[in-house]
Amino acid sequence: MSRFRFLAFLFVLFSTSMWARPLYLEDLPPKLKKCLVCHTTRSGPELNAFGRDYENAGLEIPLDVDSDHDGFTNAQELEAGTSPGNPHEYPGHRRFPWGWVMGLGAGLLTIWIAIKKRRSSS
Ligand SMILES: [Ca+2]
Repeated sequence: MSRFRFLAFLFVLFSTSMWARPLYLEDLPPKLKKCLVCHTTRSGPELNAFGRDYENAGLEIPLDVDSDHDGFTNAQELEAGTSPGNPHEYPGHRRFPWGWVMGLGAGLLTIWIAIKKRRSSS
């Protein structure tokens, strides 16, 4: 296996979308179709407060509950596009998506290194 293919394999292996469960994500609005809405980390199985409430309600979104105790119901948060399981994100206040930026940077760096090595070997 060439280094380029190996790096591409690693990139796909560690991209979080590969492990997502689309069945659960279908219940969420388009802006919130991401693992961190229900989980504490992108790749881990541990659920946040909203994920636990969602699971305890039989995989129904508990709309009238404020799962993360930030003063907004899950319905208000889902409509605003903020995370109902993250108390630091609520309608009118969103955190900058540093995780997304870092993931994109790592992916671009991986591709740049693979291209540079391929050019130097030919
Ligand atoms: Ca929140």
